[in-house]
Amino acid sequence: MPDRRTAVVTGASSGIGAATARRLAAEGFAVVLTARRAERIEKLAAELPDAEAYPLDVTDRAAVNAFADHLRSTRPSVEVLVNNAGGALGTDPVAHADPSDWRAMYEVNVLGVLNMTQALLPALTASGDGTVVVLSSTAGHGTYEGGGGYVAAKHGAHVIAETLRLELCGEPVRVLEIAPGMVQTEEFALTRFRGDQERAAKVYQGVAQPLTAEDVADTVGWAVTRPSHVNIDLLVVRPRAQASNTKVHREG
Ligand code: 8X3
Repeated sequence: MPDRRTAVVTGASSGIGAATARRLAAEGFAVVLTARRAERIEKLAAELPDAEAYPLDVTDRAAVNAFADHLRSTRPSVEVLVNNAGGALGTDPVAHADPSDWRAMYEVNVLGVLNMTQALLPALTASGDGTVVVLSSTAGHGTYEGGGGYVAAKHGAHVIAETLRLELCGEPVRVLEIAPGMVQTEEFALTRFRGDQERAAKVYQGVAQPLTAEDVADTVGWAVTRPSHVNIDLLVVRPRAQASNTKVHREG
């Protein structure tokens, strides 16, 4: 049996990242799960047929470079990088937002993608058939009140995908962007509201069926398994009940 193709997923400890790791494993990839929380990724990796857990903070450039060295010395090739690690902090208006929240969001949503992409690009190119996935957000394509820092950061992630695709044109590497709208996961809203369960629950209140992490993982699995010459530049995915960033149908 030929060696499996290898996919690296960041933020694989929960939500979309964990679901994507499962989905890519089901598609036959050897999966390298990275996230800060070692225990979670180790548990998930143990459930998958050919998976490795590597604890990593994507904002730590030295650690990311050490991870790339580790991949070089342990794997014949790396074909797919899924830049999923990210998140939102707060919904404060621009007039009052805390710059440290904005900085933290820029670090993970933009510089995290930059660090990982720069570190793995040589391996992705050398594979002869590489794919970079940027999990951005509908927040990278339009704004909403209170979105400020997150929207700015996700626009940054979108710009990385667009720019990289231009710069890599002619190289054997695709750049895909998947921009999910409302996805109900265990942690996204809870992190945004700093553990306030009530406020987090309100985000999804009355929405018939927000997307699940598996819905988004399904789009990643589909996009990365298209024939090599097919580049899904941008895939925007929302629940039916969400027509735009600011128009959501709520029942009751
Ligand atoms: C999450 C979508 O609407 O909370 O990336 O910004 S939203």
